[in-house]
Amino acid sequence: MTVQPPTALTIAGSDSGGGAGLQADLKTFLACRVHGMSAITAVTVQNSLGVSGFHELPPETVAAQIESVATDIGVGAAKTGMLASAPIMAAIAEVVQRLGVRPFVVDPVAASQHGDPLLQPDALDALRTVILPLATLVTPNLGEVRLLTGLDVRDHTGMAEAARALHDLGPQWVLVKGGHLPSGDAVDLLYDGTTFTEFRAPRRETAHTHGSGDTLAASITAALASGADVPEAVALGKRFITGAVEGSFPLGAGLGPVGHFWRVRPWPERA
Ligand code: PXL
Repeated sequence: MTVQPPTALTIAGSDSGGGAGLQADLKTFLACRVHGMSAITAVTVQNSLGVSGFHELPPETVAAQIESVATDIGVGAAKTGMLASAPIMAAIAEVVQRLGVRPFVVDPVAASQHGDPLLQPDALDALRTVILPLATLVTPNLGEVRLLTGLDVRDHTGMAEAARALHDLGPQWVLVKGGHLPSGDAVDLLYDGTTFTEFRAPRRETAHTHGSGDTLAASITAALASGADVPEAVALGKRFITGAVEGSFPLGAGLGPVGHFWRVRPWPERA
């Protein structure tokens, strides 16, 4: 008997350093026992010290990748990462709507952890008006909240206000990630327009969190592809990213990645 795994698609940029972007997504899909597929939006040139440039793919090539896998293999759930430009977003929105690609998780990536831009300056409006209304779930960190809504979140009350403002832009669910708040646990807030649910995990102090946002969104997407509903998927994703941050490691001279394979294989003992 042949057993088919669930399938998930990442629509994202390539990170040559392998810690973030579509590489993080595909590793996470594997660790979460889902067959991963990719529609590449852009190729970044980067290492642990930062992003030195990127090259965008033509919008029609991005859309064609999505159409090719969706019409043959099928997409159990999809996520977006770096979308780079407004024309790429328009092409993605057209094919995602036409083919009914859902659940559709939007990680509204604007910059790398080093602060290097991953979005053309004029693409923010398209992210807000073209992509967010299609989202089953949007997963902004507090920097992305500020870019999308203008709100400067400093505490739990601010996170709830931001979740309401983001929900007004059209996504079904909003997960505001509070990881960048100064102290206490890492608390994320999920909102569906009616109910707030809090997800809490102990904060781990490490600089090596490159790709953490991508990895959370990818593990949520894998859970959705496997049949979980959104609150279940967020709980599973939160568990996965907590383990991956625990398993993060230094790499190169700068910021190391989270450990996508923490669940697949524990670290070997070091001498
Ligand atoms: O972590 C956000 C992100 C997403 N996608 C790509 C990236 C990064 C961060 O560096 O390089 C391609």
